[in-house]
Amino acid sequence: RKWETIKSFNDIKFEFFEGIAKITINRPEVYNAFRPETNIEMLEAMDICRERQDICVVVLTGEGDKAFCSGGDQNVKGSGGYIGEDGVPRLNVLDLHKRIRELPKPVIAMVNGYAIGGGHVLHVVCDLTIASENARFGQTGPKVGSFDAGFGSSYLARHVGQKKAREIWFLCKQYTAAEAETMGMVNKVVPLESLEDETVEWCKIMMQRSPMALRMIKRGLNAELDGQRGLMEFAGDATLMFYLMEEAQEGKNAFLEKRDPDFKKYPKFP
Ligand code: 1HA
Repeated sequence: RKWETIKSFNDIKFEFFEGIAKITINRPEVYNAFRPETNIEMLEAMDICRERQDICVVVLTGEGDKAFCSGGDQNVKGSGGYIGEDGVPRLNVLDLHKRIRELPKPVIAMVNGYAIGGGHVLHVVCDLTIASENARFGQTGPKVGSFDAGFGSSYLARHVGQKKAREIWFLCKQYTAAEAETMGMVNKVVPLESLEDETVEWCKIMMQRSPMALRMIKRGLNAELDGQRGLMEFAGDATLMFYLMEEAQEGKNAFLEKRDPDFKKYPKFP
């Protein structure tokens, strides 16, 4: 499988293969921990994934066979956030969470090792998770002076239930891939050597499905948790679909032709 580079970055690899975009956190020396620049790059990659018509599915993973992502880079954790090269503290991985949820295309976490702390949250916010047998899952916040009470908690609880979510966060234990699958936060576990094959297979199946149907399902499943913000995304897509109908075109045409619109001819479905 020959992945071609979409754009070169410092902290991530961003590649394309037959409809699939792959974003790889490329900081194996710190177990793929992210710093503000890493997130800025991932945000740009996600925006390209949104705009490019030939990208149907996005895969998020980590470089090497040790870690998917170990969360925020503890070397640059300062007062008020993770300190960027510009000296400004940021918690901009939260923007990435929002972007993953908003992207109207499926995002799969391909977990190749440790998914720990903020790295665990990253897989939690993805639509699907496929993990290798060596993967390890867990939160560390209350052990290392942090917490994510956002999607990292509330959405996690939708996966594993409230009791397990509280256990994961309160005890900060590590869980095997098999345990994570049993808990319902991992879709499938495979040997490391077949992780990418399995993930690409899942992508190919989804690419045979209706992209608009997948989009609306993602929106609906998000809206349940996201409240008015989620309904806004869902409603935006309803508008998109309305614009595809002749009935919406009639309104615009009448305006441009300086006449009254004739909406009577359109069906009122029961
Ligand atoms: O909670 C949030 C946020 C909340 C709200 C809003 C934004 C947030 C943004 C981020 C976060 C967080 O991510 S907080 C949680 C931060 N992460 C951690 O607490 C995980 C730290 N790492 C570990 O617990 C362990 O390293 C490990 C379980 C992933 C692996 O353990 P292991 O196999 O014993 O390896 P270890 O020797 O510890 O790590 C290998 C190398 O990777 C070490 O470097 P070396 O000594 O060989 O030079 C280690 O320092 C480095 N490394 C691992 N994780 C990190 C790291 N370096 C910097 N930052 C890391 N997170």
